[in-house]
Amino acid sequence: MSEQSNKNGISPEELKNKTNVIEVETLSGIREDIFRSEIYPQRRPVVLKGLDIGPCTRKWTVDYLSKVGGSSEVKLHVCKTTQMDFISKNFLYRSLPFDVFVKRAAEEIHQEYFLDENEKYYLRALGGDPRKDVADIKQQFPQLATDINFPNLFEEHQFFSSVLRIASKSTQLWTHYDIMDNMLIQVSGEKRVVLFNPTDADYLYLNGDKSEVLDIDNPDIDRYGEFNKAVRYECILQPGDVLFIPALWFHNVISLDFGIAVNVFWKHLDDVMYDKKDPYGNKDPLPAQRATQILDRALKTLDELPEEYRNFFARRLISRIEKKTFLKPPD
Ligand code: AKG
Repeated sequence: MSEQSNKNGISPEELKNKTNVIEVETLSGIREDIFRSEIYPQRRPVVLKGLDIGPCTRKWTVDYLSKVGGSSEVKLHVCKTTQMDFISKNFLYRSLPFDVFVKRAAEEIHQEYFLDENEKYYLRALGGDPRKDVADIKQQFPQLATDINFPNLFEEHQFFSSVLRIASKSTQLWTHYDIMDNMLIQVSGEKRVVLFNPTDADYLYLNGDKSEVLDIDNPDIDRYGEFNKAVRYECILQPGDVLFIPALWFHNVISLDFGIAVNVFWKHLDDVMYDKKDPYGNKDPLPAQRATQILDRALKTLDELPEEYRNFFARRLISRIEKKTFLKPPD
């Protein structure tokens, strides 16, 4: 990395040349009731500063976490490179006792390792039985949970999960969306978050809930020619900041330092809309799943027609869907 580059290896020149970049709005000292009544309904990301998140920002040092967090086994992503890719799976899942893991994730060169001495670690804490239970810091790390206060941004019955996330310096998590509303509480280290509006989904080359474009700062334009049409919303989170990520907003995260965060997912829709068998909060709402199945059947049915007719009637269906469902762009 040159002296001129920032922590993520992007030169000031490259940053200047970026078009389509909007800074995420930052609000300081906003009251929780004002967030709920005025900000939340706008369904846009916002960085909230000055909320009471408890003493965790002061207390959660590496030593403290490894003493108080216990030594239960945690399942980690271990990767040779900084850019983790869920689609090609360029990482391994490995387990370590929590206290051992925290020390490893905080160091840059390892004496003991799985792949090589520079390997990177990412923890996304899971529920007791990861196939059934949601992550809840109060259950999995009860002592640590007493150090963190979740700002009152939603009603108690909407709570879904709270996820402890710990990342080696420079690790980058792929662009994805979640179907729950989310407050990402940054406890330690700086973090760059790039977000994309759900309405830009067509430019993100999606594979399920993830974008195929890994290197969002230097996208392969021969392969992903439309990617730069997506508008980037960017922010750098500092310890103590809370980022509100509305459901469906895509996000890509780089831990600029060794980073500790807790994110809280909560339900925006009625309970009945959510898949009960979804401990991660990333399965599409049930009506969207049903609509996708019906579309699969419609596509099979169109296959009965010769190409010229299939093309014509497919376009008529698309135009009907657009007319019936697309939001009108604001004036
Ligand atoms: C989320 O909260 O959904 C994230 O992807 C955050 C990832 C991170 O901060 O490590």
